[in-house]
Amino acid sequence: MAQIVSTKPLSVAQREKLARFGDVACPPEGRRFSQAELFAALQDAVGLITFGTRVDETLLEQAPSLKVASTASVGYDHFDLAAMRRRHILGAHTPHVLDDTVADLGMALMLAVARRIVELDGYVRGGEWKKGDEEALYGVDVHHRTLGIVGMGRIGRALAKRAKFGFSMNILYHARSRHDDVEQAFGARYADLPDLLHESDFVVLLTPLTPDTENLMNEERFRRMKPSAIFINLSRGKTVDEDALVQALREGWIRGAGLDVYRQEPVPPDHPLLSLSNVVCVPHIGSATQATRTAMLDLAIDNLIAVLDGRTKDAYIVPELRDLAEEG
Ligand code: 8YV
Repeated sequence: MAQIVSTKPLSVAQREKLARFGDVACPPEGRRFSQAELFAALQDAVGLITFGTRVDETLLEQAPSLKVASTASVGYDHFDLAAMRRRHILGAHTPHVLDDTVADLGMALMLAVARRIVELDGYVRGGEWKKGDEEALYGVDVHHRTLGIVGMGRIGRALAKRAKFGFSMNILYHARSRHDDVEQAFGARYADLPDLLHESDFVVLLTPLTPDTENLMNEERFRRMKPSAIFINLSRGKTVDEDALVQALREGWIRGAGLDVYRQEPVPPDHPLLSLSNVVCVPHIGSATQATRTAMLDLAIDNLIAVLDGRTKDAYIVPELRDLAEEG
């Protein structure tokens, strides 16, 4: 029976770091736990390291000694916060370390869709070099266009920096509140969501998934976008009504989309989005560089150790559960 459980493999050094709390259970390299294996491993666990596994009543019933769930991600919509609160279980996450990497993917998707990179790669490989240079397949510029960022946190700032100083873009943003630092640093302008959608050439969604942001991008909102605009989702799939997005892409309400996240992951291969040439899809890899994924896992381990050592102020506890940490 293990005291620490990780849902993904850990290196020897990572396991050694945790060994003073007792046995460490994780799947072997190249494998994942089945649900039964995970539940069996959790019976004595005080700490859980997760990468998106739902931490809800069903899992917590199998983990009666658990004190902390530490996710190697900045998003924590897989935490059932009410269930964790009822059982006084702290939740930690990994902000900061992935900001630049996710912002890089934001630029990559904007560029890939605008310049039709994936589609043109297909023509070159398929021996249709000439077709790729036809006017009908010209791209659109990214530089000097207007970028609307929805959700202005750390990643939003990293994206705004790239867009402003690398690509001379005008920045609009929408968030729950205004941010003077963003307006001063990037000359960004705050806009209501309908105005942002109406004025932007690129709309990048970075908002966390909450009850308020579920289906934020629906038919009405896609219809507000320019027919020449490109939509990028780096948040969570459930912030978007995918049926409306498919219709928007098919019927030309918008020009294209770049997606890292989907309502169902993995996306079913017959999903209509995957049949559209004006969409570039990647499999939820916003933070997936070797360096950043290592930094995220290291931080998740440090967060877990800090909580178990009673140093909760040294851990990135998710805001909604910070009062539990203060109670001790
Ligand atoms: C993770 C993410 O890679 O951090 C997040 O919230 O979406 C990604 O960086 C993903 O959640 C898997 O851990």
